[in-house]
Parts: sequence; C-alpha cells; structure tokens
Amino acid sequence: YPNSRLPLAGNGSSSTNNISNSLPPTVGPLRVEVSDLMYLEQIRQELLLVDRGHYKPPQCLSVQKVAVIIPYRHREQHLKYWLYYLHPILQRQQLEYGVYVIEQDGEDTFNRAKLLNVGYAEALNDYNYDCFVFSDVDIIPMDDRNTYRCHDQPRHLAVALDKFGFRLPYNQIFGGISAMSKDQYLKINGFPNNYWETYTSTDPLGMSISRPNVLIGKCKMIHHERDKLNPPNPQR
Ligand code: UDH
Repeated sequence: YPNSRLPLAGNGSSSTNNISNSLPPTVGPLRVEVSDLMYLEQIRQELLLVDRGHYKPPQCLSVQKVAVIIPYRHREQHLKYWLYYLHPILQRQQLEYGVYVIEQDGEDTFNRAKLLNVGYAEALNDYNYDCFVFSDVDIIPMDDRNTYRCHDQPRHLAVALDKFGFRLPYNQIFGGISAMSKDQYLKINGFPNNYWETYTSTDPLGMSISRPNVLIGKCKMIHHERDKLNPPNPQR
C-alpha cells in the first residue's frame, strides 16, 4: 500500500523486512452463502495461522497493524460465519490483524457504540495497533479487494449492502463496517455512547468519509429478527 500515510508496521525484528511491492493475492468478487448452520470444525481449518485472534503475514510486513472490533451479544451463528469468511479474506489482504469480539453482559439495551469504545481501548492495551476497523458481526464483504485498513480519511467499507439493494442508502452513513486510524478516532473523541451513527461528528472536524466504489464495496448482511430488547430509538 504505497500511498498509505500511516507508519510502517514492525520494528525490524521480523525475519522478513521487505514490504511486498506486488499486489495482494486477492481474488475479487466472492460467493457468500449463509443458509446452513456453521460449525466450529469448519472454521478451525481457516485459523491454522491465527494465534489467539492475531495473524501476521509470513511473507511480508504489513504496512498497518489492524485491530478488528466486533460488538457482540447473542449472535453465535453470525459470529461463526464472520470468522469463517473473514479470516481468509484478511489473510489474502496480507494484513497484520487482531480480532476483538466485545461482548455485552446482561440483558440491558444493547450499546454498540460503548462496545466499540471498549474494543478500541482493549485492543490498544493488547498491542500497538495503528488502524481500527469497527465491524458489525452480521456483515460479510462480497469482494476481497475491500481492504480492512485505514486511509487518509475515516473509511466506510459497508457501502453496498444487499439489504439496501447494493446502494448507499444515504451519504452520511458510516455504520456496518468502518475504519479509523488512531488519530482519526481520537479526533472524533471516540463513538458517542448514546448515538448509533457517527458521521455528524466527523464533518465539522474537517474530515470526510472515504469509500470503495459500489462494486468493491458490496456486502452481504446475514438476516436476523429484530432483538426484543433492542428496539429502534425513535429519537435517532
Ligand atoms: N449486536 C449484537 N447483538 C444484539 C444487537 C446487536 O451482537 O443483540 C451487534 C452485532 O454486531 C450487530 C450490530 O450490533 O451486527 C448491529 O446491530 P443490528 O445488526 O441489530 O442493527 P440493525 O439490524 O441494523 O438495526 C441497522 C443498520 C443496518 C446496517 C447494519 C447491519 N448490521
């Protein structure tokens, strides 16, 4: 990723210290099926090179170290699908990454934003990440060129959901999957714990939202019933 402004990953102690100049071995559009039950056994095969949620490409140094943060409660099948599809995709993207599933305890109203903020803090406690991807557990990219990494501006990745007819429903949307560098996250002072969306806080700070095009940004949303304890907020 020669245009990245973020610092290089690694401290030179790795056995490979060349950054690959070739394009990552991505394949483009993917077939994503979410109809059958997913079992842990099927996922294990995808995790051979993953050590407690952390992966480092064996052949090159990743330009960014990426923490993927997932807000979570009671969505076991979705999580299995997410793990099954995303680990191979992130590995083809040649990222150094760690996955953090942040689970809300108890049965109070689900607070996605707060979980994302907890995830940011926990991930940084764990490792020196420079990019944070905040992903709902039920969204799977349908093209592996949609890279889970940070850009000059906050990045929105879930731009063309099947649920919305593969179009961006409105310009300000920043939900589903988004990526921010540490600086960008600090500039917006994290996610507001009482709002679902974040866009309004990026605009006045002189930032805009960057996105892949609608072909690369196609995503599948796993269908689910609305949770009883998570009603839409009428004042959103
Ligand atoms: N979530 C849980 N458990 C819950 C509620 C939410 O894990 O009980 C997490 C999960 O990661 C989920 C995310 O919060 O994907 C968002 O919740 P949601 O999918 O219920 O949101 P909703 O269906 O989507 O209301 C509104 C915007 C549509 C685009 C994003 C789809 N996730």
